[in-house]
Amino acid sequence: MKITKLRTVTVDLPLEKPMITAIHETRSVGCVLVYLDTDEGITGENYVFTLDKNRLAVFEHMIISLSHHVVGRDPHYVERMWDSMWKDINPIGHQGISISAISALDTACWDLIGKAAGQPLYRLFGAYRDSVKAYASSGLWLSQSVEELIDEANQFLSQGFRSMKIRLGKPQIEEDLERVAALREAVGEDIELLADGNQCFTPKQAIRLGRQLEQYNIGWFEEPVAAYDHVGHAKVVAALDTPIASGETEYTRYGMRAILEADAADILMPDLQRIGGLTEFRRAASLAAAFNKPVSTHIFTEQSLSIAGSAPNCISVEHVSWFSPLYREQMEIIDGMINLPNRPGIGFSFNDDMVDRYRIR
Ligand code: SMN
Ligand code: MG
Repeated sequence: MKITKLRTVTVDLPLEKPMITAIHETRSVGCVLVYLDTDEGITGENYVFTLDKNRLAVFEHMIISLSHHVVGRDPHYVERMWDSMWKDINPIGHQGISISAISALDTACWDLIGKAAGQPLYRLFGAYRDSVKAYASSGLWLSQSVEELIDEANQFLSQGFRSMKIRLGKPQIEEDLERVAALREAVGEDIELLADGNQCFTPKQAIRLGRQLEQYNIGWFEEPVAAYDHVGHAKVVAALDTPIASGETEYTRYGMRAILEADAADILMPDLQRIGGLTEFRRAASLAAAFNKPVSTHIFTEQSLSIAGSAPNCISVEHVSWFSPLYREQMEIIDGMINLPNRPGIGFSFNDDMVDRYRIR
């Protein structure tokens, strides 16, 4: 099989409500969709996204600039292509948009490998489980009132979730505590509550807040301090009983290694786009396993299910609904779990009508 052509399409997906955390604010997500056509009539698909559609052109052109590494090649040689793209981006750096572009192409190659074999990727990788815990994450934003938080939590429960994530970072720590207390009271003791600081605290603030959060049985405290501050993260890890999750902001296995060596997190949460695609995600999960650390996948729910189904140390996936309008197939949450799709490749394919509807012209 040979890849004959790379096609890209940019779309802007409106969000039902604005997404607001301590460091993010957006009303839509801009995506570059990647299609790899082949001489066997099958197409590999994937996307990468930005929170600001004005930056999409940079991502798109970076992807196109790497096309000679994949067009004309057999997608089964994905590890080799990853290596040649890695060498190519050396002068501009092994982080940021250059890695996102590798991710975009690498994961589309894996989609082709699965489709060619007629197998879901998690089975090709070596299956470990057929369903995975998903936590609801498209909500409980910093901008919502306590009433809105509770209302949304109830919606998540009625959608089938048994776990959800709230954002922290109000001007006063007391307000964060009141919001978590109200949420815990509303959902009861049996529901898992996770909390994301989005890097807004100093280590001392995070430790103070984290100690008080313990009474509300938080499943993890995510990115309590600046992502680059591994020493600060490690202080929080050492001071609290609550597990610290981090890693969404790091690039490649080398970013994961830095966190692991610094003991800067209890749970790693690689992000498919920033880690470098499914090839590098599998390496990152194995590396975490060598440190006896679990992983939980960050955003990219549809594409990350193949990791969740195959990596023994994957404990959950973050469920975001933003990208589901792009797909023909939909994820189903039953009793807090997602059943891994038994469809070839990634298992989700772009809905042409919807792509057309949100296409940036
Ligand atoms: C997050 C990251 C990127 C975009 C939106 C939200 C957040 C999460 O840190 O982990 O969900
Ligand atoms: Mg986060």
